[in-house]
Amino acid sequence: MRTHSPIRILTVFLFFLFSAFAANADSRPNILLAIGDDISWHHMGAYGSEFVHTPTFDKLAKQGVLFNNAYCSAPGCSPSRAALLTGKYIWEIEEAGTHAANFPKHLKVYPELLEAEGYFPGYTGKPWGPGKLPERDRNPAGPEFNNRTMDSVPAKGISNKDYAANFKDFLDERPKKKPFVFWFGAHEAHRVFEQGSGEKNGIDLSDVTVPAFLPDTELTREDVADYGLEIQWFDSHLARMLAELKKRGELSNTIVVVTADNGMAFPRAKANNYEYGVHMPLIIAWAEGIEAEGRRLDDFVSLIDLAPTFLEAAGVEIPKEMSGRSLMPLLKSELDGRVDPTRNFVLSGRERHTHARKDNLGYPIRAIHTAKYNYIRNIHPERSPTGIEYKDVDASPSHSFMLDDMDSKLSKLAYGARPLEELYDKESDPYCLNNLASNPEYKPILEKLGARLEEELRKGGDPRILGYGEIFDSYPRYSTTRNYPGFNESGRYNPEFVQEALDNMKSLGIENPAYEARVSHNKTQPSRPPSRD
Ligand SMILES: [Ca+2]
Repeated sequence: MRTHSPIRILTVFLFFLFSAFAANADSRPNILLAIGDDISWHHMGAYGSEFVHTPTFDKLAKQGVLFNNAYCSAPGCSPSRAALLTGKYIWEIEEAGTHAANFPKHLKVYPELLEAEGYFPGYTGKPWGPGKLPERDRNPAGPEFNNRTMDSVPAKGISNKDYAANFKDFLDERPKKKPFVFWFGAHEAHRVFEQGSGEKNGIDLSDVTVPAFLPDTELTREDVADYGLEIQWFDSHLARMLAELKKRGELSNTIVVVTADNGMAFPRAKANNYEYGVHMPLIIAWAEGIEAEGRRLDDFVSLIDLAPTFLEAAGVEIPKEMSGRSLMPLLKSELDGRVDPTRNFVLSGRERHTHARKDNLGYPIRAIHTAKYNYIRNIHPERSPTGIEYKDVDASPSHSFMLDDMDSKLSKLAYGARPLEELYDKESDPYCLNNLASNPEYKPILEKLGARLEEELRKGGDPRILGYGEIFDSYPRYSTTRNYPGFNESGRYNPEFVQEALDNMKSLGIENPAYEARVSHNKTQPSRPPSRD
């Protein structure tokens, strides 16, 4: 019979004591995602903006990693946010890939995956949306923390939600041993803006740079300054949140990510796949996890890479179906510039934005972005890119001004018909104004990028490429609809396109019983006729 020495017994005892301690003190990082609404990458100080003052972002950029080439999956709120939450491109997430529809339950989202592994989730401000959640009990971004409001805000268009105070409530409610995963969804810089509020609050109009796809006038300059003020508001709440974390001794083990869902709400920006529609700010800081700080990377990354990054940082298995790739190797690297040579392109797309066409049709686009080029495929070029009464463009002073001058080159670019293919050389044409697609010199590049795009979309099972693209036009819109011709009910699948999609799926041998179940359930639910506007 063996006997155990006192030393061995002590060692085993100490081992168990240590393990119990380690299990209690959860050292996994907290995750704070700060996501602005409708902000193009260039409008933060760290990217060179001269009129928007964002000291918090700029400081984070020095403490972390700044991504020069980050793109969202789609230039609209709901699809971009759904892609970020699922780690998948918009053509891989069914209804959630289109604006103001629903979010199928089978799609896994990172806040819920982390919650299952012991994280405490929550959000303030704007979560996933707009849209409806017939299959889910709560927003995919997590439980809501929106009780606190502010007595005054600098401009009428700015939300009175006290995001930073709500974050404090969230931290107070968190069980002590749990790491957190928080979504700070600022409503800024979504329209409407209070006209003149930027200048009134100290933005000098002579510092404002108007992007060259807009006419440079007093009015657009003022409009762009009003947008800048809203970005500054976003920055100021983030400053308060970081100070709170620091006070609690938790800042150094928190992954802080700053980005936005899509580009600025101006003509030819938001709801477009040009640079100012899909090129996003992205800053990741994490004092304990990133050793080589203050780096700027040129790797092409997508916001769909964030979900797998968070899972990897938390030691949680990344689901196989996620198309995004973890950014951890980039964060852990010590290099500047280009780290991973395979990260030399990203994709983006769009489907229906608002109700702006007969039968509630969308304007589907797929695009590939490389260091030099943006290649854009307009899948239905016979449709209007901005729709009836140009309603796919958010109402704004700049938009009204351009509509009054429809013969101008810029108005034609913003609202006019577009060809099947577009190609822009970003080096010589950063505002994407000169389409090279019909120039014979660029034919080889056009063909190469077009083939690459198609290959990637096929890999992702895009219905628009596989041959049942009308499924996107079948999805319901839960926000208001307009009195436009054809199918225009709100909250209802379009029966004609459902049938077309099902017939085409059948002939392709594709089955999707969950879609059929959602359509069938939807028939029992109330819908709304178009509102008067
Ligand atoms: Ca948005």
